[in-house]
Amino acid sequence: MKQLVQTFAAIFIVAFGLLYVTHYMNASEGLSGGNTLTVYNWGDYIDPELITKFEQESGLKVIYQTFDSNEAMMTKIEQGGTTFDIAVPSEYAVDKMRKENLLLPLDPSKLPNLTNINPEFLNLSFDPGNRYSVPYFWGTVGIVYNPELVSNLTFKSWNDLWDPSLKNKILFVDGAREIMGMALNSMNQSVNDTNEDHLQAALAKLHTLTPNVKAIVGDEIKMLLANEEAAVGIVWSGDASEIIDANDKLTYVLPEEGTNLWSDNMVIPKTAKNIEGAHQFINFMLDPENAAQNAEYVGYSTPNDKALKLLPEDISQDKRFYPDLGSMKLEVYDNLGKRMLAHYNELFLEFKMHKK
Ligand code: N2P
Repeated sequence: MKQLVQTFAAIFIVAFGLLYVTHYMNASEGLSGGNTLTVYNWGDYIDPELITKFEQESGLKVIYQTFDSNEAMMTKIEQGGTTFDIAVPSEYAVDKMRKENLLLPLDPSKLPNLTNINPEFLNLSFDPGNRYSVPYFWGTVGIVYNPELVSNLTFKSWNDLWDPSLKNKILFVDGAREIMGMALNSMNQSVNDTNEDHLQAALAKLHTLTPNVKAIVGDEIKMLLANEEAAVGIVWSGDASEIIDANDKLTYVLPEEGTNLWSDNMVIPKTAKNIEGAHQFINFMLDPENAAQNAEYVGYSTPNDKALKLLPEDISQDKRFYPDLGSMKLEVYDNLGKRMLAHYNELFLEFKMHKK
C-alpha cells in the first residue's frame, strides 16, 4: 500500500511539474495569447521602431517572426502547431487561405483606420468586401540595373536579360511565381498561364538563361546589388527602391511585355490566440503616420492614401514605384489552385537544381 501511495505521489509530482514547465514555456514563447501578439511577416518588411511603439501603446509584447515566400508561410500555418495572430500573405495566397478555412473574419468595427486605404485597393476579387484581409503594401516585379555595369542595355524587354554580355551578372529574387511569371511574360504569356506546353516552354527558356544568372537569393539581394556585386536584379519594386536609396547609380524598369502587380495583406490566421490584439495591430498599422513611417523605412508602396500624403514628394511622385496603374500591362496573380501552385513550385525548383 505504502509503495502504491509513493508511486501515485511520484506520478502526481512529475505530471504537475510537466504541466508547469509546459505552461511556462508557452508563456515565454508567446503561445499563451494573453499579453503577447505573434506577428508573422515577410523579412525586412517593417520599421522595428513601430513594433516598439505598438508595444508601448498596447501593453502587448510582440513576438515577431519572418518568412520569405507565401508558400513557406502557408505550409507553416497549414501544418498547425503555430499561434500566429497576424500573417501577411499576397493576394493569391489570401484567396487560397480563405478558401481553405485558414483565416478568421475581421471585425470592421475594430478597424476604424480602414477608411485611410485607397478604395482602389479594397474589395478586390481575392477577398470581396475585405472580410479577411487589409492591404499592407503593394508593388510590381521588375528589373533593377546598374547602367555602368551593362553595355547599352535598357531592359525595355524581358528578353534583354538573355543578352550574352550579361554572363553571370543577374540576380534573381527567390520566388517561383516571380521567376516563372517573368519567363512567361518574356514569351508574351500570362503570369497565370496554366497551359502545360507554355509552362514547359517557359522552363526550357529559363534554362537557357542559366549562364547569365549569378545567383537566386533572398533579402541579401539588396545588399549585393547596392554594393555592385551584380549588375542586374529581378526584384520586387520596394527592394529596388531601397537599393536605389543606397546606390543611386541603379534604376528600376518595368519591361514592355508587362509584369506582375501584387499586394500583401494583413490577415488573422485561424491559429490566432489574441484576436483583439491582432485587430489593434492592424488598426495601428493603418494609422497614417505609422503607415507613412513604415513605407519610408521599408521602401515599398503604401495603399494608404492618408499616409501617401505625408510622404516626401520624391517618394510619392516617383512613377517607378507609384506607376499609373492603367498605363502599364500589369497582371495580378490568380489563385491557381493547390495543384497548379505546387506545379509552379516544382518547375522553379527544377530550374534551381539545374542551375546548381
Ligand atoms: C519584403 C518582401 C516583399 C514581398 N522583403 C513581396 N510580396
